[in-house]
Amino acid sequence: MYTVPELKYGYDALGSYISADIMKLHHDKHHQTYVDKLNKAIDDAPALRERPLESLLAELDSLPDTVQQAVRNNGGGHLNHTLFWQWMSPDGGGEPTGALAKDIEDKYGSFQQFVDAFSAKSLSVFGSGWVWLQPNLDIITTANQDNPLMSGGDAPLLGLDVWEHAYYLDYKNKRDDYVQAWWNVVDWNFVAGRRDI
Ligand code: MN3
Repeated sequence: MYTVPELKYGYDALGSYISADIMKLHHDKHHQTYVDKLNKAIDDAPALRERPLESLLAELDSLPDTVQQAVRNNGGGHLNHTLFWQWMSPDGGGEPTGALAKDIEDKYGSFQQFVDAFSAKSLSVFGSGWVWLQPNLDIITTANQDNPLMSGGDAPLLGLDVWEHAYYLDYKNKRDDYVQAWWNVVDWNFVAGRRDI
């Protein structure tokens, strides 16, 4: 059985950047729904229980047709959100340090230019989707709850949820304001740690 992991910080810990109302709705309702639907799909194809979620998502073609779309949508939703909670922290914000900082600077010219490029990508997503920083430091986007693993890509270092449910309560239609605020809670230690997995 998949379960929604507990937040490592309070609902209100991200302050005015991401409100407690959004965190409660997003974590307790949206993420829970992905988990419930993923569990139902796995009930319908119990052999999949033996395989890690990442492997199911990386090899969707190997799944029975009857559950493929449900695992894609809800397995993706579960994995993406499990990471998303960890990509944010009340102690986040600022800039990365060490090798990651240097590599971002080498590729983008400066940390600010990286932020601008990532933010621009987030605004380019039509409808619902995610923006990702990949281990090669490319910035890519996916639709819906797709994860880079699904198209043969690597596990992302960082991801941003740009579904309206992630910001509408606080920011209404202003995705740009949400993205600018989000940089203040990004946990760069967690991002850097993912280069070693
Ligand atoms: Mn979401």
